[in-house]
Amino acid sequence: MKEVIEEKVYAGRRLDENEALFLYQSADLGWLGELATYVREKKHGKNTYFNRNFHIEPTNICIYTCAFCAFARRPGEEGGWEYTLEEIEDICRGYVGKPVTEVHIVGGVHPKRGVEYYGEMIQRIKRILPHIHVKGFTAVELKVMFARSRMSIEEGLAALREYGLDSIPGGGAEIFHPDVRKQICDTKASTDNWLVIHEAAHKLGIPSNCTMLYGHVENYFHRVHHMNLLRELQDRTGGFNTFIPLKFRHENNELSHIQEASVIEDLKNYAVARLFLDNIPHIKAYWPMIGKPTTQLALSFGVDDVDGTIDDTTKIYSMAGAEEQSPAVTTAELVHLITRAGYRPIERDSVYNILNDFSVVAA
Ligand code: V47
Ligand code: SF4
Repeated sequence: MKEVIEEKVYAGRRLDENEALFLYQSADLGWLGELATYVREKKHGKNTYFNRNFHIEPTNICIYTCAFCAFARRPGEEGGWEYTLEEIEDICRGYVGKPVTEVHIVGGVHPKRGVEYYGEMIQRIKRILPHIHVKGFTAVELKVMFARSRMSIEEGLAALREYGLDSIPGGGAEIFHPDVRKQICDTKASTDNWLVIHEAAHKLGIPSNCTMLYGHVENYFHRVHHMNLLRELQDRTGGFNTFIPLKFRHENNELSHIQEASVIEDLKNYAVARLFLDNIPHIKAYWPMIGKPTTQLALSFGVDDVDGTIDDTTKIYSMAGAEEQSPAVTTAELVHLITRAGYRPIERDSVYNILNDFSVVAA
């Protein structure tokens, strides 16, 4: 099996599900890193991308109760927040004149807010920051938003695009296999819902990202099944920019008894993703989740993107025990982190156009 896989990777041929399973179960880490680096460098050389972005989490009030989530509160429960549109405008005013290019909007699934509300939010954001790229709303949020506004998926997406939505983040995918989904997020958007929404977005020309929440109750078979569904969708549309493995963090949620994955497991997961997802251009290590040292290591295991410079407005991970409790980093720090790992820091926009090559500055 090892020889066959090696031959396929160097010939640029696709690995099948059994081979991916073998990589998870039996491959040693050094070899995985070598193969993943070969693919990563073939696609991107030493380029390592980041962008300058900030997060808005409009609310943590959520109609669902996913077992892994430390962020959400039920309507009326203590600890819930919901920003007004004016408060969101105030957040945006804080970025006027700063070189941010993207806002990532993600939050709980609010019981009352529909397309018109979020559409107005996008319009107000763009009035204050006219050039900002709005990456907003997971498929889970979108499904409920469209139902509330009595719109089909296509109508809802077209309306949001009209309001100014530019792309869709990858959240809400978790693990697609029904045996796992039943245990960790039984009631929210199904696998089918998630895939159909992303496919419809791609067909309307709205790009998106995709994720996989790993290191909880799933096994390697479930991860391969998950990535295979993403790869099949990508074959049909080509609309995914980036795959982001999200490491399960175990504080303050119903799955706190589960030990978190080791760094070895994180690196292995990045490498297998790089090798299996041959049609998704980028693999992102979300640094606030795994911390800066693991992010540096991940660059030698298939990762070519480290997300952005983010102020400490994101709570989804800090509430679940992420490495970075106040995940803000300056551009200079990110450039340093990438350069010290032996790679070339490149600032990108949200769809991977190159904005600045910092290797020239850093050299
Ligand atoms: O779907 C929630 C995850 C996701 C926990 O598209 C947790 O660029 C680990 O998808 N431990 C939402 N993960 C955020 C998301 C994302 C993040 C960064 C970049 C992009 C992008 C998308 O956060 C959820 C869920 O999978 N999550 N709780 C937890 N305890
Ligand atoms: Fe709600 Fe999302 Fe948390 Fe699930 S993961 S409870 S949908 S905020």
